[in-house]
Amino acid sequence: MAEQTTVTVLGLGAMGRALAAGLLRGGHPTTVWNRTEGKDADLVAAGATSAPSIGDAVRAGDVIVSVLLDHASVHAALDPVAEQLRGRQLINLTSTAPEDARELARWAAAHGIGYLDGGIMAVPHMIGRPGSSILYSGSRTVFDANRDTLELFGTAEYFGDDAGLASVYDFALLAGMYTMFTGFLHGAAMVAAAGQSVAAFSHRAAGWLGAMTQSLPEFGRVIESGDYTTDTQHLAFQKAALDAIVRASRDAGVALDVVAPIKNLIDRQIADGHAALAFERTFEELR
Ligand code: FVH
Repeated sequence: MAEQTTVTVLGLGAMGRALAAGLLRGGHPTTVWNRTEGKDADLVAAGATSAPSIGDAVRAGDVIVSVLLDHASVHAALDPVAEQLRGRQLINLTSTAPEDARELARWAAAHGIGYLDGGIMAVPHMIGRPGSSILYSGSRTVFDANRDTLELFGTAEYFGDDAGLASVYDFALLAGMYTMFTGFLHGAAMVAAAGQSVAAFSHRAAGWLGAMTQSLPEFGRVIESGDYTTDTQHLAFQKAALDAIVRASRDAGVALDVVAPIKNLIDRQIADGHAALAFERTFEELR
């Protein structure tokens, strides 16, 4: 994207505001619109143009960045202005499931709109700072034309012309994040039940979980090899650990919603004759 390309941001929630601020810092003429008025004062003070309607907003931008609540809100906002979007480039950074992203790509194609889908791997305060990463898929033309501007938000990575692929990676990563966070909360409940400091535990957990994630590439290697034989820590060994964790949790009065499904996964594999195989075989059980 040339430096003077005009960009419109649709949606001024926490993320839309951060993205618009990033565009302004990067020197782009930026128009902003939000369904509910009153969210653009600081952006206007920083140089943004406030559009009175979504139609005006779309007409003002060569590139339209939508960052709305969900898939339904994208259609609610964009369907009425589909014809104004014709010939423009739409970069949708709203979190949507892969099939929803593919549906939006078909919708855009039917209206002559260049469509790029994105999955934001950052929280608003990270936008434009180290560690911010956004995953893209869909139109390579739109990605290449806007690459420099997309880098204003964070590292921009393109996954291919399947518009759903960025979302696949986005949600695959979020699945790991949510289960890790929930596992931490389970541990915190166990520690609290023993009268210990959750704050102190949180620092210990950060170090432990950080160290444990170093083994993920080895998990990946084993899964790709399809060879789950192991001479250490097979599923029968893991069952002993999970049984003890469930027992400890129950004794502490901590709900089993988090750990019981893991125990069930292991028990099921053992019942099916996989006791001697590695924990990584759980991948086969899940897919
Ligand atoms: N915030 C975050 O940490 C995460 C990081 C990863 C990616 N997500 C996704 O980004 C999308 C927007 O997130 P957000 O944080 O900006 O969300 P909100 O602050 O709740 O703002 C939502 C905006 O959507 C507008 N909106 C909702 N429904 C409609 C509709 N039917 N028509 C038009 N606009 C709509 C809402 O407008 P208003 O309520 O102020 O009128 C906000 O502008 C999201 O997909 C995250 O999953 C962020």
